[in-house]
Amino acid sequence: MPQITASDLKERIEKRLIIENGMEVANATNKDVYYALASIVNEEIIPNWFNTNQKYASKRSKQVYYLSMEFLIGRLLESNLLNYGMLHAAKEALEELGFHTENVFAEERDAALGNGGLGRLAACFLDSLASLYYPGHGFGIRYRYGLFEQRIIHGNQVELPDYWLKNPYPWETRNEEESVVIQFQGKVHMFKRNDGSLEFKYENTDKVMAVPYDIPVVGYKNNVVNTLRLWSAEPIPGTENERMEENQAFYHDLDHQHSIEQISGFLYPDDSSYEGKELRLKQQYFLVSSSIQNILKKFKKSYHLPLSKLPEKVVIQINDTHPSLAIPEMMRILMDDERMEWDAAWKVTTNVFAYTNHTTLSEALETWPEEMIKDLLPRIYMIIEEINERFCQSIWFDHEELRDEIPELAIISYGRVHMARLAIVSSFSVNGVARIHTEILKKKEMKDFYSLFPNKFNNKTNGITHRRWLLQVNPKLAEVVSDVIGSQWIKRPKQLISLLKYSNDKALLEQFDQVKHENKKLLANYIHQQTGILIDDQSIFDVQIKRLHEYKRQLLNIFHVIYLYNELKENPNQDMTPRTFIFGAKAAPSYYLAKEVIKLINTVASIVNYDTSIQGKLKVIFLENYNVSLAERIIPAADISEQISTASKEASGTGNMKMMMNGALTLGTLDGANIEIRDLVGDDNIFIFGLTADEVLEYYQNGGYNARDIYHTDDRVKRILDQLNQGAFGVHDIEFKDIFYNILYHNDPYFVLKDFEPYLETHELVERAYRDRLTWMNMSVTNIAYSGKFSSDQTIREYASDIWKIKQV
Ligand code: CRA
Repeated sequence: MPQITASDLKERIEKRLIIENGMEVANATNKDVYYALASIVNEEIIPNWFNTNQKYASKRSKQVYYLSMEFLIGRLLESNLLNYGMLHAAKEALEELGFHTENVFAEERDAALGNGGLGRLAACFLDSLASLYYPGHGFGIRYRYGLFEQRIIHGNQVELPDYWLKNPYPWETRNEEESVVIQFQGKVHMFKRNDGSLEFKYENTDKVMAVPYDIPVVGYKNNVVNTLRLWSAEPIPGTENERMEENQAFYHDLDHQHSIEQISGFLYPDDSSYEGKELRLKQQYFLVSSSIQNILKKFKKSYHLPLSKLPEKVVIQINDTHPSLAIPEMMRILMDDERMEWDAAWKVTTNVFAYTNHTTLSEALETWPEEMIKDLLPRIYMIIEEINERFCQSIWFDHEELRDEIPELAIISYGRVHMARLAIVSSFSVNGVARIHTEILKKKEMKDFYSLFPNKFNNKTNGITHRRWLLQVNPKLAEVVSDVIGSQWIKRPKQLISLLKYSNDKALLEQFDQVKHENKKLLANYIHQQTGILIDDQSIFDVQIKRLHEYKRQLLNIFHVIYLYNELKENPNQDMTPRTFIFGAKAAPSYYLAKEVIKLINTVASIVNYDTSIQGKLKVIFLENYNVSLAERIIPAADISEQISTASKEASGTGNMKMMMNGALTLGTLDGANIEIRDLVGDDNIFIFGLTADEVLEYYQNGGYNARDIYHTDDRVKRILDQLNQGAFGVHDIEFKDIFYNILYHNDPYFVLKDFEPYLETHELVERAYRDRLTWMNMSVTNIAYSGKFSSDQTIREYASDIWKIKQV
């Protein structure tokens, strides 16, 4: 890897500004400098991109393709500089040229092509694949509008379109010559060939062109550059223009063109919940058809092997069920275009696909109306029908014990197509994303499937790239860590464990404390700039940042804040460590209760933050438009990481890992990966409270919980709920009756009241622990030390060796 110095870079930036913009640095804006630097980075990485592809082709290595409707990659300039080994030089060059690095980086719009954890996981995985020399690439959609931009107006969430492509995106390359045609609707005709085999022809289909835009995925200081290929939907060139000339077709075609462009128009803004819309189905088929066509073309071109050997050279991971139509699409191409028999095609297909499940929430499990698939994708429907038929027959004949369960297992049942069932039946691997989640799949959610296919099920606990989430976002912490244990942890994150040896070293703990404090000051400044609110940088920064969902229980958090406020109002001189509660969360635009919670948090904030009688002991900050870049600012400054989902509901979580890696202590339930964090750091280094998953599942199954009992017996709870109901937060008479009703009339479906008291008590432990700086910092460093286990490098190694069977190149 060539060593590029700051002065080289400075010169190159200057030169580029002259050549491209005809200007001197003195006249350049942050944006000009951003584009200049990005194009220099491209100049460096593009040869490596080419070489990486050449190498994979010449070695004929097995490739993994990660199919995902979401890639939440955020900004790329800083992470590309970091991975390419130019970040230091770039920062120095920019400062010498008189620019603030941060302002230059901020010129890049977040690529918000994902909702939350699932999409960000895909982005972390790509980073690890490239950094570990694995031949692995992503396939996704180039949405013209990413996840909506959130504004808070009078406490309410307002959604604005995220037109992130308004300015040219410097990281993408359009590769028109690799476009493919996607067909929707039409009629399927069946013919008998001379040899007796069947031939399927499609007539009158709607054709759409899928044009790939490629984004380089830069490995960490290893010259590897993999590819994230995003598909864009366009009209087929030529046809449209010719027809346009015939005048009467003009308006029809305009409409038609619009409906095509809609396919890659916008990202559905729902997290952990299923959007059953025809356009969404179109998007899914558009992604998988273009990707599978592309994968097969490439296989034929570069491997010179029969298609029966595909599983030796290709493995496809489907990220949740969203891309599961890839399965019948593969069958379709193998049979209809490549003339394979069913059995041979099935053998190939079922050895190529692996499926990851990310949720057990029933509202998130995808099913489609049979008629919709039949109409939109008639040939695909026939294939799903056949897969279903054969699967049901196999149960009937080989598993008599499950005959009664067939309606619960069938892929097509009661008029709907069940995508998870399709994915399980047709994949060779089914994995959950944290130990407890996989256990729930095996023992409960997918119990019968587990009994049918015990060997398919396995766990792969999620991970996060420590390069972005420690090295990049928290350079001061990374530096202290490297000073203490050397820098090998950057390549081998598990070596962070060596920090344990120093977790009692007083001088060192003070250094860690100082870093945290500096990060808190930076965040406090940012908050002041953004909101005008001054927060105390000595206060406990208690952070809950994630999508807004009832099961994630932001409501429990704000109830605790209201409780503290009520207490302080009664006794303002109470001895209490000041606290700052920081929230960031987007709610799906149609999720009413989630939006009510956002309004509640903002309403409480507007009262608490301006009440001088509580002497600044409490502040509530809701940062609008939570996204990857905002996470990067908040996480290094967190003291407490709120991971308080109703146990059994959060499949894994990944924010929990990011905050742990930055020295925050987890305050959480025994859910998802929290359990694995607890097992590593031990009970003394984490704050655990509340119902366990077994207890929650038992209540759901057999009842025995009555929220009203708590309302009537716990004065603190009663007071809060009455305040919501009666508008005690009534700036402009605002009431929160629906939250009140949901808890008391729907029996508190997420156990907010049930877990309220243990939550309060645990917060008291937190407050006490925080007073003892050294003990606290010892806990914090212990968390950092164990966090290497959650590097996505570890996760990717496990996927590579257990599922994908791919080798480092
Ligand atoms: N919402 C889970 O809820 C998990 C991520 C990534 C989620 C998280 O607990 O960490 O996936 N599930 O595995 C999901 O999107 C469709 O299901 C998530 O991000």
